[in-house]
Amino acid sequence: MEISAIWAVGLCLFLARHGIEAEASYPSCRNLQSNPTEQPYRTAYHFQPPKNWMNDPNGPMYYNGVYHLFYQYNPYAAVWGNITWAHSISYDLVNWVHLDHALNPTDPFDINGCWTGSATILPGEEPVIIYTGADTQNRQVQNMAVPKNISDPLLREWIKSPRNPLMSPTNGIDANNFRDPTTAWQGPDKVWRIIVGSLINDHGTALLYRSRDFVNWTKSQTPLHSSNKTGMWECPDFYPVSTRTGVETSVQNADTQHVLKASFNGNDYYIIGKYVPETDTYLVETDFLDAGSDLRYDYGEFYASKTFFDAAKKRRILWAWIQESDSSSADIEKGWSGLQSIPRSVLLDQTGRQLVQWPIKEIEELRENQVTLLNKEVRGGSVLEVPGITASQVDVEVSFDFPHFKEAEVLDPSWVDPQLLCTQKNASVKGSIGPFGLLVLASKDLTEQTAIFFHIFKTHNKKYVVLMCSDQSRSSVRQDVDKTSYGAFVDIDPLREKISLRGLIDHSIVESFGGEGRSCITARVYPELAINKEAHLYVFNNGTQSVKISRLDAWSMKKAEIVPTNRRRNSHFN
Ligand code: DQQ
Repeated sequence: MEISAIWAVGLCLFLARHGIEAEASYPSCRNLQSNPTEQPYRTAYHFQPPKNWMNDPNGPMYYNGVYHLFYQYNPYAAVWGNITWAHSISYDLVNWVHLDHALNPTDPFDINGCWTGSATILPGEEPVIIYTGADTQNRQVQNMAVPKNISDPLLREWIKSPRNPLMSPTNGIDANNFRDPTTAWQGPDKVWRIIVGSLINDHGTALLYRSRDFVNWTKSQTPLHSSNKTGMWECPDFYPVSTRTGVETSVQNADTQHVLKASFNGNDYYIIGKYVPETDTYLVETDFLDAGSDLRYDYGEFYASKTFFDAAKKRRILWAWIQESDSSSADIEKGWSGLQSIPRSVLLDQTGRQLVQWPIKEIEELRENQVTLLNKEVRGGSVLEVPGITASQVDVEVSFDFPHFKEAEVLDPSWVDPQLLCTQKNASVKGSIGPFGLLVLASKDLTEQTAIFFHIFKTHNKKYVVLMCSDQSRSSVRQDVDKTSYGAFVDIDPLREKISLRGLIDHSIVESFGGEGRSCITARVYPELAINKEAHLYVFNNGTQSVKISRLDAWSMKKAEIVPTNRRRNSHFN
């Protein structure tokens, strides 16, 4: 880029950072923002607004036949600032219509931003939002809003409570670390509870509040949970899970366990335990960052997530913000930043030790032109193209087994960090059983490729360990993008079960689900050669031992309809 162009991007960035609509103040900013619809990194079936900055999903809910997604949004620029609650609705969680913003930062209790919050559907079917406001003094406070007209099927307008703020940072709560209230749940005593993320004495904390009327809230003396191993907990979530169906947030019985999720260190970590509503205690055997445990929803880019219970389909659905991994100036240039993950349904794994996540069924409606490969051996050192698909926009499911399962490499007991292991033993480092898997968003000559792969090791006490990696080291010929690789162990015994991988590939995002959703890794990639029709999909094996594709199905994905209200193309939203 020439110096003057760099200067112009800098100016646009400055204007945007200060909440000034860059296009209006400096016409060249418009030229720097190329038409988003022509850009290779815009996605086809992931949720994103037409332009500007988006971060956390807020208050997702199903109400009266309609799915609502609110999200943190900057109406003026492709960088964080001026945070409002944007609002979109859907009938299938795939096709969306953007509505007017639900909450704007206009009142003393949220003038510096309407930050993250959650929705609760009260008995009698009234949805209520509780969200964090940054007030006139930039203190974080908790506010309430309700629909202006409950008979409007789309709940287009929201009014803020005259009683706001409902919760303020008093009695030793740090006003800079008091945010992101959860969906409320009701105990057997009919009292409502929510938690709010905080940092108390340097410990990540879930402050517990109780209320009978949803307006007057009292802080409990003891938090629901805290940890001396983490910093501030952003966007906590607390909900029941079972192995069979999703569970409504207030339900708690012998079959259920409770998940506590907190966002810190750039990741969404969770723990599983038993909640006792009578005493509001949460009992866990393994806590956040305990030695040997590292439960995360996703081991790549996946942050500030939120779940909701979908009463129509009895499932719990998880959304998360997937941020860009290129620079702010590149975001300004393309005019947008941030995606939402494909919504995932969440269940407790049969082992009870972890969660399993799977893309919602509805996304399969976008599949077309299926390509199938059956029982194909992939010898060590070979690469096989999956032909006949639109590889920049694809859903692929593959399961592998082994013609002859011979000795795996020994796992050194010091190799405890899967991300480091994936970085050191990347896709180009030959192994014994693996690396094998998929090369996605790959150029014909493989100069560009993102490798999603497995590598199997054996421990000294003869247990197999399956490592799953997302290797971005060759994802782009561009030098200015982050190419961090990610890794996770997958709780699979390769002698008893096939090793499966699903990939949702959408231009600049790759969501990977290993072992039927036991470990997930999301990556943002910015290829320069492997774009649109120039993208290819391959199966590869860089181990010495053969692997067999037991079955592979790949589908080109149609574009989802994600449009402003006045640009409806078909009957989805009539
Ligand atoms: N994003 C919001 C906060 C939250 C953070 C502000 C997490 O409420 O803690 O946009 O990404």
